[in-house]
Amino acid sequence: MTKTTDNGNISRRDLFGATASVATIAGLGGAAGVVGGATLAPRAGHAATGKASVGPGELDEYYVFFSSGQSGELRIIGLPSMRELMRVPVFNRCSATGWGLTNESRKILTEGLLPETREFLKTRGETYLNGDLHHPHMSFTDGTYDGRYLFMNDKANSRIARVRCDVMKCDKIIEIPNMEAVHGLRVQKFPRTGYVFANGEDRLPLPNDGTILDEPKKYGAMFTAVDGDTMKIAWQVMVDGNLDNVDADYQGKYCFSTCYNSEGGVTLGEMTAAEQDWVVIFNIARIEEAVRKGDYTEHNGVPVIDGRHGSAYTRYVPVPNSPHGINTAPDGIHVVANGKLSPTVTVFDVRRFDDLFDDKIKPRDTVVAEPELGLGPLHTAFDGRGNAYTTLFIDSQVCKWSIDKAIQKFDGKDVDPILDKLDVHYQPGHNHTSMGQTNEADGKWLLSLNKFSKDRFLNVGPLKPECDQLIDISGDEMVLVHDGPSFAEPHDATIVHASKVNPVHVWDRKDPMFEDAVKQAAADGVDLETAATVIRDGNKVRVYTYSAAPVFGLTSFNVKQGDEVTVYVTNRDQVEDLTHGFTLVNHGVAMEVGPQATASVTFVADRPGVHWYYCQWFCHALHMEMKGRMLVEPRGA
Ligand code: CUK
Ligand code: CUA
Repeated sequence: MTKTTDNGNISRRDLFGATASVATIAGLGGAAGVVGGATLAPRAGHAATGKASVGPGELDEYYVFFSSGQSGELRIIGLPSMRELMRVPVFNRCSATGWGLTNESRKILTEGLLPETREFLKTRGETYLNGDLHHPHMSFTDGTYDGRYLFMNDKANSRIARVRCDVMKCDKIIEIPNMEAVHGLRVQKFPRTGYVFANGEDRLPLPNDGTILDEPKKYGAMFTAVDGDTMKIAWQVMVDGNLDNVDADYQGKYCFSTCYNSEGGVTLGEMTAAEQDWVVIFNIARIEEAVRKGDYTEHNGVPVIDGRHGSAYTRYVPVPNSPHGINTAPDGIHVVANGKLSPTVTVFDVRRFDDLFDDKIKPRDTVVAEPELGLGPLHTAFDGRGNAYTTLFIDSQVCKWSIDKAIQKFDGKDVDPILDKLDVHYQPGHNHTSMGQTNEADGKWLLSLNKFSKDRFLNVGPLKPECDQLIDISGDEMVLVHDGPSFAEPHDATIVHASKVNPVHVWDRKDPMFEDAVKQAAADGVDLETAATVIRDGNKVRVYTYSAAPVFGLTSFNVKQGDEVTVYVTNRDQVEDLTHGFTLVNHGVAMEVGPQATASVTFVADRPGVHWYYCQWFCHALHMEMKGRMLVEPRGA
């Protein structure tokens, strides 16, 4: 196995050849690993890069906001060190922070659910316990990141979440109606976010109430625009084909999604039968106009616009074959759709979309290049210097190519757009460049998020980590500088320069995150910061305690068996990094309480006797002694 594929030597294999290649690569995992060890050395003719090393106490230049796929959380990594800095629970439950357990998090996890989902989950924990977080993207202003929010999808339970970048906590989760499986998610780049665009992947009947079942021809997929400020659904557009990934332009006029399964099939064979599928382009101004004029039908309180073939609101551009990723270049002009089952990517010129919607040109006239790059192109990233980097899933490579040369070749010139290829380990999905999804792409780093790690790390049993590889792209050749194992399963990441993000160190007592606790305390005539008291209200008991290292305000409290107990803990410490916790032993109750935060948890005190609670966040030399007792009088005592 050679390090790079000769540029002039891209084999032309069809889908079946490609399938064989997957098997070959899987089978050769061990052998490839021997060579893989050698790839850690610098490439010939390229100086060893020390740029990736970040010493102890030194800070990284970039944040990377990683998805975690079926783990359901958001992860924050420093780049280039690849050190994991934080995990932000979103669609999952978290033992450390109490996400999914505290009243504050349960409100966020339940209030945005649809009424029928609430009904369905009533006896099932009141919220979903899993999630599949694929695409985290930061809010934009004027074509670049503005450090306000991160938005992300849950493919498993059709939700969209927002994380506040000032505290790095999730503050809103909504369920999207009229569709299932929110997959692609990106945000409006200009003038600002604005809209969060979300693809409903699976085709369904509308309404999906059981009146239509096994009649796939009557199904449709739903494109959704959410208002990122209010987290309310602005509008939906029904389209043909399964919506996969989405991106937006730098002009604020269009967004566009890849669609596979133009066949409208329901089995693998049916879904991959056609040689071509399409990219569907959405005309935002026309859709907004339709909403104003009332050209829609309302479903679950959302204006649903018919954007199927022939509509004024959409255009369908045929592209080969089951395209997957779609990526707007930082030049603001070019958009790349990645062919997946075709060895090609398709390049559009967004300046031609006006004419397309005015029917002055045909859909394929918006295509300006279609270079053949290798097998299994999934996602493309950009360096801001006119180059693109496409992951080749089946070839296990990243391909660097020139957009300009690809256009020249499409125009009939005898040029090779491919500039370099680098083996990655193994089977890459997404890749990302530093600031590469903004108009400030700086062309320094490329991350390749590889689905398989096989022999790259010490064996940890049948379940292997993924392998996220850091590649230096500042020179002509790509240089691999780091392997980073990660747990299931990063699909996507956003690389944001550290200057764009400025989180606080200590909570603001006025933060809306604990406004319910503040309201309840006021109603009880209690000051959260100083209270160490128990308020009884029938069989509801509210326990107010502060924490100040190394003590809780209350070192014991009494309740009766069967009481519904709510414990409010307010962390009085104002010191950076001085987080306390509250864990009630043998009650499944645990939570984080950050400096100046209030957190609360509600449970039924159904176990008579003495139960200790303790601080679960190491906070002080006397952290072990930071504890107290809940004394539960038996029923009838
Ligand atoms: S998708 Cu996973 S590799 Cu959900 Cu962005 Cu392409
Ligand atoms: Cu407070 Cu540990």
